[in-house]
Amino acid sequence: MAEPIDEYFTTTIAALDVSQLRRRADEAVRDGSSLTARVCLALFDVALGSRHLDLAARYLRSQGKGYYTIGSSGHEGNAAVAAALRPTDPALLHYRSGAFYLARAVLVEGREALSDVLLGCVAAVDEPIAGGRHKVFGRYDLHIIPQTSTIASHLPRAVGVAFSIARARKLGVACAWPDDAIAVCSFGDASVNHSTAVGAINCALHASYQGVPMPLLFVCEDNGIGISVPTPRGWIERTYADRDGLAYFAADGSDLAATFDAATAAAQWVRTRRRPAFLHLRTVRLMAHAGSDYEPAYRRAEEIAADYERDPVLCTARLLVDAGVLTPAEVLDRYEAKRANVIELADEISALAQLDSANAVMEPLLSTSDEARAAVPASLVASVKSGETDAPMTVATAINRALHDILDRYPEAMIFGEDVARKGGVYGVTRGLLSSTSSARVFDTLLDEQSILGLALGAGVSGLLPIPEIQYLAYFHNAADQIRGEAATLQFFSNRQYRNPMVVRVAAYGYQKGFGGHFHNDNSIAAMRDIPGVVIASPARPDDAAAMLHACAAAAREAGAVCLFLEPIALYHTRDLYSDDDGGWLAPYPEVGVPVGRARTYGEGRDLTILTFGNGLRMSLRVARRLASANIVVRVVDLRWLAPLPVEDMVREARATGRVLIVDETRETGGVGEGVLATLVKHGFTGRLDRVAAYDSFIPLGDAALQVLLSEDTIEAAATKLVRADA
Ligand SMILES: Cc1ncc(C[n+]2csc(CCOP(=O)(O)OP(=O)(O)O)c2C)c(N)n1
Ligand SMILES: [Mg+2]
Repeated sequence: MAEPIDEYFTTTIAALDVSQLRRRADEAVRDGSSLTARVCLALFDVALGSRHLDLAARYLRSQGKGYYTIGSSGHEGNAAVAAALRPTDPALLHYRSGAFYLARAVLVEGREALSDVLLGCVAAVDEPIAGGRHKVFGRYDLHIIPQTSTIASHLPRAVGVAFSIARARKLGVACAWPDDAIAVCSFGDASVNHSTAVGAINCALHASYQGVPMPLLFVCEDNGIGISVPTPRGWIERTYADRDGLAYFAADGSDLAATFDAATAAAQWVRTRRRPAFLHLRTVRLMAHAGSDYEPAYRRAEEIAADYERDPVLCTARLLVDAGVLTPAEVLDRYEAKRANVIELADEISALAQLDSANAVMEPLLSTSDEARAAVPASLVASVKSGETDAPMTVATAINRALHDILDRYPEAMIFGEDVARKGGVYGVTRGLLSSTSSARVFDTLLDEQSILGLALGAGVSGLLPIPEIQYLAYFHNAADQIRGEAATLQFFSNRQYRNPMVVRVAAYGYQKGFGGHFHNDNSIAAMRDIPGVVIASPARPDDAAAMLHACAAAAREAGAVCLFLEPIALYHTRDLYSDDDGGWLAPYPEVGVPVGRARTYGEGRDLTILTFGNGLRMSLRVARRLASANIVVRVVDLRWLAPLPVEDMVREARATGRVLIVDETRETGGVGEGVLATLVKHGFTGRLDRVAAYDSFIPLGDAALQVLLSEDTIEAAATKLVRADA
């Protein structure tokens, strides 16, 4: 079925008069604009390409061969934004920035990348960035970091990229972008209301306010609607035209010359001042939200038709005809030639192979995981600093020492978060790091977990090794999408061309004595455990904490792994294991690394295997001693890694006794133990099995917490029952 906008274009152009003017190629296409006729013509070609790609996506869909019809029609003016930037400026694009993508390809290789987009639509393996996993705008050599389409969720990363340009240079680290690069991110007018976008803009302003370089161009492609919901008239301007610290530039996105001029001015402003700017492009959305969206259900026919006059492809054609650069007949020839070109490509491409096995789909995840397991730092014996001894350490001091070593070892490492620098962390874990290095490498951030993780996301793709801290596990949940939707997907949707090295330290779990309650004792990590590909470290003892932190840093650097490092708050300063002053929970700094995904076994008991982690390890070791006096001999296995689980070690130790008790301090529902149990069953364990976990409750204040957290008595009772059952 012909699209009305297609017919409207053809009939309107056919009715235009030939201009008497004859502007030369190097002359302005219109008086007062800096857009030359030559560049305008090139961008018109790009706009035609983008338009016909949208039409072809629907054609492919109608044949059952294409899978993606969200288009860029009405937004083709963003080609002029690409032209106003340098191709080495890192870009994170809105899903309607197709013309930007094509224009950048022209700048880099002298031709449009029409086939890239079509390959994405048909999910072909040959697609250059995602390799058939998704339709995204991204390409490594174009410095376009691919985005999937959770609304504006890429803005925190964009802030991180902008931040990292100067920071990498300051640290003497090779950066993925030139020193004078600026970052650009585009998004829609509805998306900008999302807390992620609002937070990112706030973070950029907060940094810039303090004099931190923040060369970031925000581009709002404002078509006045988000699927079916209109943006209140004037809202974007009202909200962003007059923000202190944010330079505002605006243009009619249908007017290519005006868009180019505004984008040039905005880019220049950002590039020279190293401060953020907001480019507001008023666009139209043509052909509905997506191919499947029936627009007349929520917009009047006259409203829809009124937008045809603002079609940027039509407006640019008029501009060229008015300037005497093209005749109407030449415009139509080019329009039809582009259609034929794109349809021909579409037909060729639609026959190409898609990913045809689970392994093929998961290849980026599997190889990251393999490389992460192989990344073990050879030696951890670092130079002992003056005043430092090798005396046994607590978990907190061991982590602190490991962070010192990581800063020494890797010049690209940065440690940041709320209260980590001057205060040294709520629990003193990062104390002394700031004074041992510079405030460029250890710094306090604003209070926004989305922004903290966004800085890490941007730093990771820029060549740095970010080690952000989330102050408490509960606050991970405020920002989980930055890990789920952004960090963890990047290797998947870029076929590992982009990587997201990071080690996110999270103070976690329950049993806190002093500072109790719901938020400080959160014991749910379900939202982490099902994210494909992330590494989850959960150390319990000081030596493991240090060795595992080193393993995470190595896995992040070498495999680009996204590592979540869960620190058991209640064990930070614990010294004893069985009795007061026994020093049983202290350990010397480790000399060697620990591989990702390997467990550690305590004891050789043959009556029962306890599989546990975190606080559960200490409780289980204490219970094991009590059971020994009742002649029940237990081996206790610290899983250490909750993803990937140490499957081999688990199964071997389970078989050694034939009886397994899973001791899980997370919740009954969705807790770690569910996965441990299922894994054992799946790997053929046929012995006796039981599991104890915390109740499905939130954690109350005070001693009441102990009513719902897992206790040693519960572990002991379950262990005894399991062993006695078949005795
Ligand atoms: C967090 C999130 N919520 C909802 C959606 C579903 N969604 C996809 S596009 C869209 C509208 C976006 O409108 P706008 O930002 O104006 O961009 P436009 O499509 O108009 O260019 C919505 C609600 C989403 N992708 N992500
Ligand atoms: Mg919109």
